[in-house]
Amino acid sequence: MTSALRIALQKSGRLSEDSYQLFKECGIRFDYGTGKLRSVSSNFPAEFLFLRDDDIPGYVEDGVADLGIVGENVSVETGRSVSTIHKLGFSKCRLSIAIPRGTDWSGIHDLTGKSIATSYPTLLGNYLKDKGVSADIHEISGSVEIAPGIGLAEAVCDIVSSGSTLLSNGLQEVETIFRSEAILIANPELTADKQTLVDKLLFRIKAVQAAKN
Ligand code: PRT
Ligand code: ZN
Repeated sequence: MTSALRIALQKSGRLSEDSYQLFKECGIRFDYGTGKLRSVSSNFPAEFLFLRDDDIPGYVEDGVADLGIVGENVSVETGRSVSTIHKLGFSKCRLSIAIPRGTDWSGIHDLTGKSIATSYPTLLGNYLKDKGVSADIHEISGSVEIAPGIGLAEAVCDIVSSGSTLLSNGLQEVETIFRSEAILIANPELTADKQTLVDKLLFRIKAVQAAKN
C-alpha cells in the first residue's frame, strides 16, 4: 500500500489561510484551524502537519514531511536542501533595505561600515558580498523596524508588502534585495510512489491556478 504524502503547512500566520484555500480548491479536504497539529485528509492520501514556517524547510529536508509551503525568503534563508517544485503566487512580498527618512542615499555603498538590523542575515550577507559592501549585520528575530529609532542599527533589512510599517516607523525603502512568494518545496529524494502523488497534486494545483488566470 502506498503511504500518504506528509505536507507541512504554517500553523498560523500569513501563509496559513491561502495554503488551506489552495488545497480546498484542489478538492482535498482536511480539518484546519481546530488547534490540532496534524490532520489526515478524508479524500486524498495526505496527512497535514501544522508548524512554524521557519521549521518547515528543515522538516522537509529531513524527510519528516515530503512537501511544505513556505515563503521563498524563508526557504533560501534557512539554506536547507529542498527542491522548489512550484511557485504558488500568494504571500508576495519583498526583502528591502530601509534607512531613516530624510537620510541621504546615493546607493548601496553608503552602507559601508554601517550596522544593519535584520532577521535575514544570509540573504543580506550574500547581497552585500555580491555588491562588494562591507557592513555589520546585526541579527534580530523580530520588530526589526524599531532598531534605527533606538540606536541599535543605522539601517534595516526586512520584509515589506504595503510599506506602511516602514512608514510608521520613520523609515524609507531604498533598495530591494529579494522578491518572494509562497512556494511548494519537496524532499529531493521522494519514493516513486510519493512522486506519483506529488504529480497528481501538482496537476490539480496547476488547474486551479489556470482557472484563475
Ligand atoms: O509564527 P511563524 O514563525 O510561523 O510565522 P512568522 O511570524 O515568522 O511569519 P508570518 O506569518 O508573518 O509570514 C510568513 C511569510 O509571509 C513570510 O516569510 C513572507 O514570505 C510572507 N509575507 C508576506 C510577509 C509579509 N507579506 C509581511 N508583510 N511576512 C512578513 N510581513 C511583515 C514584515 O516583517 C513587516 O513587519 O509585515 C510587516 C510589513 O508589512 P507592510 O504591509 O506594513 O509593509
Ligand atoms: Zn516564522
